[in-house]
Amino acid sequence: MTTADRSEIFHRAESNPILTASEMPGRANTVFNPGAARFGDETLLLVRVEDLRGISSLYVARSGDGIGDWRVDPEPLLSPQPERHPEEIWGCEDPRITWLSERQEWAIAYTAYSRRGPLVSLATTTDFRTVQRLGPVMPPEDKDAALFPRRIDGRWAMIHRPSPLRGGAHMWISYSPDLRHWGDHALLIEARDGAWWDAGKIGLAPPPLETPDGWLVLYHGVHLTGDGPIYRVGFALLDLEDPTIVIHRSDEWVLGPRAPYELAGDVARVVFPCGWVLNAEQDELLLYYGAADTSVAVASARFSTVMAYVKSCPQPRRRRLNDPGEPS
Ligand code: BMA
Repeated sequence: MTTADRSEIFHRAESNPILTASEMPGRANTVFNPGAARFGDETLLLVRVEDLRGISSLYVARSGDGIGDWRVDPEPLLSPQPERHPEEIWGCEDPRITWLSERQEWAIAYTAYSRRGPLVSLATTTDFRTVQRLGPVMPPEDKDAALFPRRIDGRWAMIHRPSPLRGGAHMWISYSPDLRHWGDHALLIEARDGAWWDAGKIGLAPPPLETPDGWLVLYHGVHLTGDGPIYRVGFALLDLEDPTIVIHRSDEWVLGPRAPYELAGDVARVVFPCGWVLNAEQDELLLYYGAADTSVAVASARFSTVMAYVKSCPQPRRRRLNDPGEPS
């Protein structure tokens, strides 16, 4: 991989973009914002394909090396079923995939675009050929959700991003005994303010990744300019046993739009990752992202470099538990 970002943590693949609309079945406008998983001995992407009406469905793409030779399933894994699932009337978007080893199945958290706005829906699968919908788990507006891969202190946990009418859009964490009923909502990471790259609106990127040092989190931040928003990503590290404790948070973004395919498209200047794959033996982290809401791209990082970097980042001043609304 070449073309280091300013941070030189992530390196874009020379073959980017790795998936474009012309490779999708049917008449697609765009393909972007992929969830990712290792499935069998292949890398599997669950890509968002927007059709020429503007409605999105989720398709499976598979590759041996996670970079090239993608094969796309002819039918979507998840497409809107508004008769049985009215919340999906305007599409299924931005999936995040988590392996739940206790249940021996994959959970897919995705955005269902309802008449009342986007909300968080969950589905599960064992084979990426069929899915079981659990239905909406957060009311609108809420998106950018993913499950943690295991129970924490006996309960499932999920990060998500509600959009309240006041005070910006921040990342929250919620808990559930059964994946259906969610509570104990707590503010997790706040968007910053003013000129910051992550001012006003942030959201989880791929699902949290368990490491010996904590839950590794990548999140997107939105910087509003006179020329529209810029979507970039930065890191945080959460305490393993109490993920409401933010141990570190990067001040700087680690990947932002710079390549031509990130700078121009349906929405210019967007990198929007929803999945990553860790190849621990090769010390390689592959990050899959939507580029300019138009195509799919991949960037790699050395995992040891990522961990050394995030552990060198500032430590937020205090834990946020039981502090659901207070600014820090
Ligand atoms: C977000 C979501 C994403 C999209 C991004 C950039 O709010 O809608 O699906 O990629 O904006 O347009």
